[in-house]
Amino acid sequence: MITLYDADRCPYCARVRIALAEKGIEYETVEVDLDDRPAWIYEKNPLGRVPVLEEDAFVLPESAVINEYLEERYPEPALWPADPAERAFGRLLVFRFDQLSKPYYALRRDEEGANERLDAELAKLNAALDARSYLSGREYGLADIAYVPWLLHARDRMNVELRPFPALTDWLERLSARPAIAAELDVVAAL
Ligand SMILES: N[C@@H](CCC(=O)N[C@@H](CS)C(=O)NCC(=O)O)C(=O)O
Repeated sequence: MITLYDADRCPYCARVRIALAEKGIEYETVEVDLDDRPAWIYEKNPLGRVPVLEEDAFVLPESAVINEYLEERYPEPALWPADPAERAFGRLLVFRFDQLSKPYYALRRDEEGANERLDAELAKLNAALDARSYLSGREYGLADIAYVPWLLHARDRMNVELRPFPALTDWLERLSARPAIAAELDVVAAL
């Protein structure tokens, strides 16, 4: 059995929840209170952060690494594109995720200029999605899953206006039709 140490409001956890749902993997969750983290979480992850995935005696933190593990351990349905170049490009986007997360968290902290910096990153994503259907290319997969939780939180919890980015909103609409993402919309709505 797989256990996910989880927090509803954590977009990094959402990455893993989406990948598990897409692959139809059964799992149980242990909700971790991020405002009052239990001491034992440091035994699972020395950084004290969620998500952490546990499968029997195997314990793994870091959402991007967890999703790579799930992809290798449960290859069907595949969440990386078949094409090696698209796959590499998707991994590059995951590797450079902080280009989006830095202005996102700056906005959460109400830092001056964060809105403009986030909009500049949203414009880059919009341009990418104008040129291809999904972030890594022709197929939906782990790159989309790595980014979509922050877009949902930005739109639905931080009132970030996404309408100036039509390719991005179209991508978000298409993704929201997937049950794995629709479930996250419900999680965000309930926060
Ligand atoms: N790089 C980590 C980031 C995980 C992360 O920052 N999780 C947050 C909740 S969204 C957390 O546990 N924060 C507690 C802390 O930073 O001490 C990942 O991708 O899993």
